[in-house]
Amino acid sequence: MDIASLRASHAHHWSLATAIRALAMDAVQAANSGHPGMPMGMADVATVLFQRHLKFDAAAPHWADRDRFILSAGHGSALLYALLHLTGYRQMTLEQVKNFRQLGAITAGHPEYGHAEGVETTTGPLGQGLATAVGFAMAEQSMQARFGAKLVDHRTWVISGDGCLMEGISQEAIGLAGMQRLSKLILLWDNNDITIDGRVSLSDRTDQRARFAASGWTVLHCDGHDPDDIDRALSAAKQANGPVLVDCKTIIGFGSPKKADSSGAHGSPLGAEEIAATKAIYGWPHGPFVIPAAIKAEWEAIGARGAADRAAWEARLAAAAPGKRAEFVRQMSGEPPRKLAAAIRAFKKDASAKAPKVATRKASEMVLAVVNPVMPETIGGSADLTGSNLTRTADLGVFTAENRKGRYVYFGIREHGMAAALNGMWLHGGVRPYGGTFLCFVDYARGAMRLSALMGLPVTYVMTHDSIGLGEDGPTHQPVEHLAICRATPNTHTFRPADVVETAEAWELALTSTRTPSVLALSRQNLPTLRTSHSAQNLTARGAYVLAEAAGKRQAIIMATGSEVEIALRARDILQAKAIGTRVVSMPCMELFAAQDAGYRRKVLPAGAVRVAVEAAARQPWDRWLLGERGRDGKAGFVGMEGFGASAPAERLYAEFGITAEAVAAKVQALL
Ligand SMILES: Cc1ncc(C[n+]2csc(CCOP(=O)(O)OP(=O)(O)O)c2C)c(N)n1
Repeated sequence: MDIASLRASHAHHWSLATAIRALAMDAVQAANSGHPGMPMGMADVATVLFQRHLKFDAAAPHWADRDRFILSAGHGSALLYALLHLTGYRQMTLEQVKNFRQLGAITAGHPEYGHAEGVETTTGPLGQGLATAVGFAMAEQSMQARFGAKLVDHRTWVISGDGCLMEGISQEAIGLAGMQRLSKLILLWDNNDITIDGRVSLSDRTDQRARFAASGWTVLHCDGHDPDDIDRALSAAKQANGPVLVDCKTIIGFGSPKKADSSGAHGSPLGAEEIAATKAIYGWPHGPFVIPAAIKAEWEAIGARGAADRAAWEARLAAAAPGKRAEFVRQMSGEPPRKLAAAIRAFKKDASAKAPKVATRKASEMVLAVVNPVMPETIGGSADLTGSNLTRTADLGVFTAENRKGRYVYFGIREHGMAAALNGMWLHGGVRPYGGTFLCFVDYARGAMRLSALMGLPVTYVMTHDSIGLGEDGPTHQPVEHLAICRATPNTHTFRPADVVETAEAWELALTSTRTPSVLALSRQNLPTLRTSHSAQNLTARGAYVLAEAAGKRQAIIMATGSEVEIALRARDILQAKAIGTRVVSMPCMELFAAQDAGYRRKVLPAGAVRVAVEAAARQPWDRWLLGERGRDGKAGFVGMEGFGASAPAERLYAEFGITAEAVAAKVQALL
């Protein structure tokens, strides 16, 4: 539909949608950077969505039963900010929109979770929003199964561009959503045929509709500028069985005489002249950031449309049985149950007494077997490595279209999609998610793992097969640099527990974390229990601690994590037999150790002694502890991996790469 006929036939809609377009153009122009084309193209779809379909109340951005709106095409952030401002979200003042992309403003370049109410998730890396939305929709279904449709019954709406659909992660998300028949997930595709380099045909010939249909989605389409047609499609989408793609045919930079339907509208300001020309075509005579009061009032009425629904929901929550209500509120808040601490403590005590020799992946399974029964909000899963990651415990049941009470997800071979879904589950609320794969495949999950950290989401990554110790699968599967990658990521706790007790402590920290994701790096190979005397205190919480003190004068400190702590202890035996006093420090979490006060760090790593670190991985993260913190280059050494691993039994590989007690002892002696 062209602009003249739209203005003539839908004057009211036109004025609402044009307010979005004008704000987006003005904000990008003021910032002298940003993306005006997408908001201009999707303003009509967004207007119809907010006006007639989205369940929300601008006065209550945290209302648990609101529909979630996710702008996967995060570069179109001005669209979201304009909508939040117009509908009356308290924080999104006109001042904030004017300060688009400026330091300290809540209107960041791409929408950032936690900056502004109404931003449900951080988007910008294309495809993430769509994949995260799958987690939102899964969490909604899980919560509905557990608490009933009177308390939980809402949809997840997503806007994606061509870019989101070209990203590999989209296939994982689409496959997972189709398999799970997530009926309340509706994806609005901004099908404008333009990306940064030009026409989509430069780089893609995919039949997107056929692709979605092939994965079990219902596929609808509409003229993305015709409000009646959009309304028809969105109404139909709400009736569908399974997830829905609405192919919205749009024009990027709609109305801009020089830039519409071209990549020129995508990612730079239109310029004052072009804005003036566009506003003339729009019939919008107002200056920058001017929204006529009558139009603002109409938008605010849209923002208040859900108030009655929200009040009715609050009444239903208030009328729920007290126990159910308290549990709903607790789970939505993310607070762990009181029983958790006692369950972990009892587990540790028993493990220290029985001292099993098990792989830490097995220890993790044992911990989950006591955690999952006391934490009904956990949802676990694996990217097709359930029997290797040991992430499924007996009581969970399987989350499927037929059994939404199930708490175990077969994510399929979709590491990236899984990680994004974990983010979405936590963001939705009511779920404490964890997911597993091999540590090496951090690479595949990483885009979403980075967003867990950036957003501050305490999801747990169960990453097993954490070194050459996995053996025969060889170097393609043996992580070397992955611990360094995780440790280099801000706001991420990388745990590499040495035994069953440290594994329980790491899980306790992961499950009580409020804003930091955890990576549990777990062994395939069996490891002895080293912590055989019970301590109620969580020693892993300090990041590193003295596991074995030097006998006699302390001449050396050996630091290690995970499977190499056992090697460190054997090296100590060798050295002590030669009267070389040797301390062993277990360092299951470098980030937590770094966060301890200097006094504690000095106690664990005093000056003077030779320091050797041993870890079957890259040296890089160790330099702080070897050379810094009172260490010295001439008195520090590392035993670990310098290149990739190889295919062979694990013991053979440890010998081959020189990661042995003898090598550690020799390194210490050479440095003395
Ligand atoms: C993972 C990722 N790769 C690249 C980019 C850079 N980028 C931002 S928008 C864009 C093009 C997106 O095209 P489309 O989704 O069609 O958006 P439109 O041009 O319609 O606004 C690219 C490549 C990004 N944000 N994320």
